[in-house]
Amino acid sequence: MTKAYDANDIKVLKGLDAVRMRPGMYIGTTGPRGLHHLLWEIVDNAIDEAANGYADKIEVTLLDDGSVMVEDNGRGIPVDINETLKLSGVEVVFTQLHAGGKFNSENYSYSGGLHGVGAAVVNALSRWLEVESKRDGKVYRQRFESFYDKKTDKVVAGIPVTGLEEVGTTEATGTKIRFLPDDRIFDDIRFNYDAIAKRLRELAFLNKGIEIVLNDLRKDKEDTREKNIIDDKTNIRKVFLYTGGLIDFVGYINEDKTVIHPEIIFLEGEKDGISAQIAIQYTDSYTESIFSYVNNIPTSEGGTHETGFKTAITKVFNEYARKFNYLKERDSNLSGEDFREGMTAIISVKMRNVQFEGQTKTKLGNSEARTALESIVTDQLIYFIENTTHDHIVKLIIEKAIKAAKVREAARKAREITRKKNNLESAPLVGKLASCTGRDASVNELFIVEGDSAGGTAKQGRDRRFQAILPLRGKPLNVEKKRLDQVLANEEFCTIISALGTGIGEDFNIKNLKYDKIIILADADQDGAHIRAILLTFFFRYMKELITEGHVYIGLSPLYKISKGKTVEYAYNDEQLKDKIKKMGKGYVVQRYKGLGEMNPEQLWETTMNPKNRSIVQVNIEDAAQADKLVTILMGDKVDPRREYINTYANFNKTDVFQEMGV
Ligand code: 28G
Repeated sequence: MTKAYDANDIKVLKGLDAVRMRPGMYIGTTGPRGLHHLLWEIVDNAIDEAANGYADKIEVTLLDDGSVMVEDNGRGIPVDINETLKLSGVEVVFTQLHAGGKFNSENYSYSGGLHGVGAAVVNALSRWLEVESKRDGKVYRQRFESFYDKKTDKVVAGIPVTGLEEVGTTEATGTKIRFLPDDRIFDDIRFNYDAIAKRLRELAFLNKGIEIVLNDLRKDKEDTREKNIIDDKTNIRKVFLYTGGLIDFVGYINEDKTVIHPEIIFLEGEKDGISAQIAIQYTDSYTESIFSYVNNIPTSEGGTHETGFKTAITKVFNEYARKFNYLKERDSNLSGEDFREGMTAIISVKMRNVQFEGQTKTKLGNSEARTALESIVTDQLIYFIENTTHDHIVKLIIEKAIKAAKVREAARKAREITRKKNNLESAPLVGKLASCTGRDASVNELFIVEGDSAGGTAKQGRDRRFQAILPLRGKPLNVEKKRLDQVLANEEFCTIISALGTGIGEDFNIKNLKYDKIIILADADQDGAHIRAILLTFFFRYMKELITEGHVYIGLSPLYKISKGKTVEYAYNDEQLKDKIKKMGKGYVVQRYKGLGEMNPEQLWETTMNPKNRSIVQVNIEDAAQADKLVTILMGDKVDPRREYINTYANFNKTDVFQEMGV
């Protein structure tokens, strides 16, 4: 029983003709996105049937002839005749255009009952389409095709080439649709397996309990599968079924991350016809991963629903930060960003009359979604927190936010220091710095000197035209296990940072470095070694470029002074001492320097600071890494490596700074 091409159809064809004339208006593009859009139109209808509770299984099959088949186990598309249109339900679905194209209309309504929207568009852009509806114990089938019409020199598409035929009996119900995209419309009609798998998985997460199966029966699979996923080449059937829904989604995203609480927070509610589901879990990461959806459509640009969610999160967690005494009366609130550091969240909203905005039309614009989400999240989050079994989770989250706030404050301070570098001389922070008179950064040197007394000697002994002196009082803070904020709270490091002029961390800029050489001058004893290691670790961790660009040096001062009458010689190690004693012969006097401070300014200049005579060792990145490791061993929590180190390197060679670091 083949249906004739009659007058009644012409009206129908005209409708579908509009889609072929301007496909972009209905599916966006005729590129890969548009091609896949055809499949999503069909899959969406199956999802609707399932979301309304009539189906729980959807199967997508990529076939070798280039067509794709979608099946659901829903009620089946109605087959009875619509009295106004004088067409079967099936024919209505595949030949009647829904008013206005989706991409054309300002507001695209959430279907929620408007079944079959878009199926006619798919039909119009296909070479052929077959549909099977199983209902009332019977199997019905109809086929549509497109033809080239000589008279008009145009392709007419979506023409029923059969009537709705009864082809068998069955106990089952459901819909099966198979179609071949029209290669005269699309640039390339090959479907992308990975893109389809990704979207089907996402739909399975967003619609818990619906089993979605993807089969790939194409011979030439490699074309559209990621070559590096070797497993997938042999796997032709993938099943996506998540009974946990959004909770499973968050678990999937956090699979390879370190979570700070095992239980995933799940919030759900409805307000003014807007329903929302939210799943949240924090990880130890510093970034936020929030993914939102409206009617299963990803809203990558966010929008009002995300704003409402964020407002509620910040407000409620701040309230409890006070209630749990993390924030005192006079403390100001933590910021929204602080509460979102390390947050993984999925927001899924269902609503009508959706308005999309933004560059890529993926930003929700409806203001009622903001108020609804704010209200739902506030109520449900409080309800979650008030359950005392959740105290532990809530406290971990607040503690993480407090840490985040401290780091943020530290970064702000660091920027401030960078900003102040312009009027360094007037900055109180660098009060201890004896700067040089010359302004040429390419020749200037900064000596970081251990101790106030040696610092004083160096100030007197230096060439003030290009040598600046920064004395360090005592040992600088060990930066091991310290966050940037704690480092910046330390006066010694603040002084160093502001003397260098480079800023620190994210704000570090080597272009602003005021010295060509930074020379660490510490005593040749264990304390001195320690100070060197700490300073190198600091540069290594926070100003790596200083080292990689070769600006950091260790200054070596002599251990011995050997004199005989007016002849004076210096020795930097025991070997040199032996040699020089031998040379000098009888009647020599040896003085052993216990520290830099024992030298007078002239001696310090001659032996340690004068570029003509001095020995300085350029620090390379391996040295610094080694110093970093050494500091970890000496200062870290672990006792065993420390004991081992001390046993191995107890005998300090007093001149080779790197040997004492274990290099
Ligand atoms: C397999 C791939 C995609 C679908 C249904 C079920 C119904 C339906 C679809 O109705 C509305 C009404 C009559 C034309 C609705 C069945 C009410 C009662 C349905 C699908 C418009 C469409 N029983 N399942 N459409 N009709 N699955 N899967 O498309 O006039 S579409």
